[in-house]
Amino acid sequence: MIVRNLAEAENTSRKIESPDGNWNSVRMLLKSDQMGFSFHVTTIYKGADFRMHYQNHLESVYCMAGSGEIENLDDGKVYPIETGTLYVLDKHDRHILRAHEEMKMACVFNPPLTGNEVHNSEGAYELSGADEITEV
Ligand code: 9YT
Repeated sequence: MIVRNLAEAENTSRKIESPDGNWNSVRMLLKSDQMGFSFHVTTIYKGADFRMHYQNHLESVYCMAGSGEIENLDDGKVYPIETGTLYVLDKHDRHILRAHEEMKMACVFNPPLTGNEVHNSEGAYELSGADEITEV
């Protein structure tokens, strides 16, 4: 069994600040935990407006607090995000995330992140080693 606490994890190298100042992410579960996914508590800062494209990962994002919107750049649809909203990037969807207020998100990645990834110029995370998506 693995048991961790967010407040404790925030004071360790598990907490990553994005170089562009849009978010921080506390990576509470990582590849090294051998669960097949990683789990992060991500804070998107108020006013953040940035583009992502997770070409190598699937991601589920649940909004625990705050509000904003997500724009799917593949079809132009814009969806509001509020407490209780889940969005799932099941098609490696190119998207823009906008935070009207600070948002607290619970994020799950498949394959799992190794720890200190930040977005590349495409808004993606590189894969480590032979990682690939686990299909079910
Ligand atoms: C919601 C989102 O994708 N934010 C970017 C950070 C990412 N969730 C992460 O690394 O935890």
